[in-house]
Amino acid sequence: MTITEDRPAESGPAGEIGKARTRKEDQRLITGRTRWTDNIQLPGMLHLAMVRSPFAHATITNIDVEEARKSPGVVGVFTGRDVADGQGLIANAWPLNGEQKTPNHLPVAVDRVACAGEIVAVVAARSAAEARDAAELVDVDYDELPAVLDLKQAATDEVLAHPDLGTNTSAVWTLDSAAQGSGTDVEQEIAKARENGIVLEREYRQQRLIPAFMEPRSTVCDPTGEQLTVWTSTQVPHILRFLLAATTGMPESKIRIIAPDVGGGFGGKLQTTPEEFATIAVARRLGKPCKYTETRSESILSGHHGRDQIQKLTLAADRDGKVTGLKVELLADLGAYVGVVGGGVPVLGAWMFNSIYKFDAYHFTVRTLLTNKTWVDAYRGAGRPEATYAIERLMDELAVEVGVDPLEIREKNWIKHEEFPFTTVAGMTYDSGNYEAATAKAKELFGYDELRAEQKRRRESNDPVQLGIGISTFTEMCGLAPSRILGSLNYGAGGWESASIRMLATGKVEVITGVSPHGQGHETAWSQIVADRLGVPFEDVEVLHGDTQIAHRGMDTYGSRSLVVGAEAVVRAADKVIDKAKPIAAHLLEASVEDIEFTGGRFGVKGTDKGISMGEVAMASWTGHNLPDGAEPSIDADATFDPENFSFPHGTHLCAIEVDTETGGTKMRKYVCVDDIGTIINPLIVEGQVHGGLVQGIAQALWEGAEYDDQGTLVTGSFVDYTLPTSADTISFVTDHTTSPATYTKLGTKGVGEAGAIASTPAVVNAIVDALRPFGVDDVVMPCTPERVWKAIQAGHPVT
Ligand code: MCN
Repeated sequence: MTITEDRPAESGPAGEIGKARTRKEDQRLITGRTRWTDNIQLPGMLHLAMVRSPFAHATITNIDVEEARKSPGVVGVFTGRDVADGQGLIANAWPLNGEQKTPNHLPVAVDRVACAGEIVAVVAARSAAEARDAAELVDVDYDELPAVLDLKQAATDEVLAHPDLGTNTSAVWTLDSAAQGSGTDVEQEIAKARENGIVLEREYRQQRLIPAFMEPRSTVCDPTGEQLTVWTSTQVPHILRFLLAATTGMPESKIRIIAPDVGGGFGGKLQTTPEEFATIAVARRLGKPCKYTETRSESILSGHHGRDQIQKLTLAADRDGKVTGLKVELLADLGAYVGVVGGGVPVLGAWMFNSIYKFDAYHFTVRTLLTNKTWVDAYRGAGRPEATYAIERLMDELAVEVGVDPLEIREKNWIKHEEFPFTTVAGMTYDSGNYEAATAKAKELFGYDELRAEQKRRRESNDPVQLGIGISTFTEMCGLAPSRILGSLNYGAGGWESASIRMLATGKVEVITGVSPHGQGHETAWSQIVADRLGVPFEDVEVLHGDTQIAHRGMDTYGSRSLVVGAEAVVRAADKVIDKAKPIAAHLLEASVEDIEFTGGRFGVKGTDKGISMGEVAMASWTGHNLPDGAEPSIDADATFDPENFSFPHGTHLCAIEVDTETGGTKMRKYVCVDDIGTIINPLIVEGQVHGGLVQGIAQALWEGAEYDDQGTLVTGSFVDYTLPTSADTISFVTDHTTSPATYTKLGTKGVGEAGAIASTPAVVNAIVDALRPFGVDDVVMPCTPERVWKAIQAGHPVT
């Protein structure tokens, strides 16, 4: 991997920025020396098991818990009614608008269940095995109700997921470029194109996906002290504390949430879960510590799912392939309940369907619908992979219509390097980017022309193995903040991030961050940043996170925000440390503050070799023996950062796939991605992030998909049926970067945590469809299994 700089990062003396350090947290993470939530043992702790509904929609007519109560080791069995007082309501943080219909979501159902897997009773026992055995003895009588399982059916309201709401539509949300003044009227552009141009009308399906993290979700609640302490495998300890306080009436000061090391989340732990609330309710009720750890099957069934949209698209263009307008009509499945991000997920895509392209008219509508399936919320990329998929598929279709290379059609439509900053038709201002540079580099690394030549040869010789080339030139809006914009979207929380730096007497540094890593390597990257800024050794920096008692303020980790928002807060705190240390250094050096310069981790007197290290100033401030008049004996500092804009990474991904037209089998030949994420802090971490994201995006294209039967039972309920890829299923990726730093932060970084997952899905499907063009195929429904590919070849069109 090489990095092309067109503006060097603001890097400090230690040269830590851009260093490929191995992750300091890995030692404990991969040698079993860490403490996951499930490892926590407290004196007298009870274990919980959940009794879950097998029905998608049913009235609970009776729950008989007597046999379960008599079972060995059982301390209590609780129905929804038993814990009704203390269980709170699972809160929704992002009501799309005042009209949004949000069904009450109780952690333990009381009268009715709205999806299979919903909790109907909780068993507490001395051991997990005893709790599970007893759970089998809970006898629940249900009266089945009609279930709505299909999105289009849900839109008709013929069958209601929640009869009391009177409709399945939770909310309708619209972005109209003409109405908001960022563009013209889309209907007019479509009408013009129908007269004298090109109109493409397509419908794409974003299948339902299931986030699969390594560590299943687990919660321990200790209600015995002055405070309620909750250890939980979550991405959002601060949001959980707030929502728990808001829904139970407990003051935040009495709630301590600890996210110990968390084994992955991918958006799946960006949630306040029924399991967390139920564990807390039962622990409070019994006055004893309780632990619940889900099984993998429970995780698949009842952790929230992702994607699940039907996208209806109308694209208008002139005869040369210059796009003039885009109309997007989405149906988005929320499942049975509305989660923390919930209806906000498709809305995140609203600004991304126009992607890197400039055109005049844009209209986006999403209708979020309730169904009797597991609830849907954020999954890596949340809203942006869906949008990127649609526009990148459409760009390929447009290229075919115009009869030019798909790269050419993109180049014709994208925002040029010299046009940045650029305000898009959706109303976002992209601060920097260079699509030409990323694409040129990707093309070269890919061997684009050679592969096109090979494709031609195979086509001409009717080779049973055809070659397809897939392109995805993408951007995304990440770094979730700015609070002001999130507020205008009704998002319940802000988007700022906080940091504290404590300069310890020995010269060591403690960094407290409000973000909550769950596999991203923040301890390493944040240490690099602080070492660089303060000129202290990397090894001397300790990063603390994920405990609301230590990191009081925070907005947690999701939306590739941690570096862009969280680490910028760290940088600002570090700069305050330097500002506070300077007068003390001047005093100790008997010089005026104006003569002090801070370089290489030392405060020096200009024009002399007199100097003092940051560590020495830290010691002096700790003793307080010899400080300037009025100086406080501390150089610690806090900072909160709320950026003025989102972060807009971009990139060009190219993929070559061989398709066996006799079997429908697909084989990836080559995958090249050139991402532009501004300044890179740690290339090794970035490489890992890109690889992980790529595999998730490729998996959506080729393998993964949640399927329900017509009773509402999840039939892909295990990893035998839900085909999560392993490293053996993928190839070695070629990754590289260009650098267009963000213009509104000191580090110039852009997020990377979701890039691979956003960009790769359309690259893969575009490659498969490209291979099948000679067979009249213009789409393959995801996941593109051999069966679907083969059927599409036979039919000459997509087959679901
Ligand atoms: N980084 C960097 N230079 C950049 C950009 C990022 O060195 N220019 C580094 C950062 O320092 C950080 C990592 O890359 O260590 C990811 O940074 P960022 O893009 O800020 O993303 P977040 O840390 O906010 O992580 C969230 C993102 C999301 S939204 C999902 S989903 C996801 C992901 O990260 N889930 C993950 N990556 C994951 N990785 C693991 N192992 N597990 C998950 O659950």
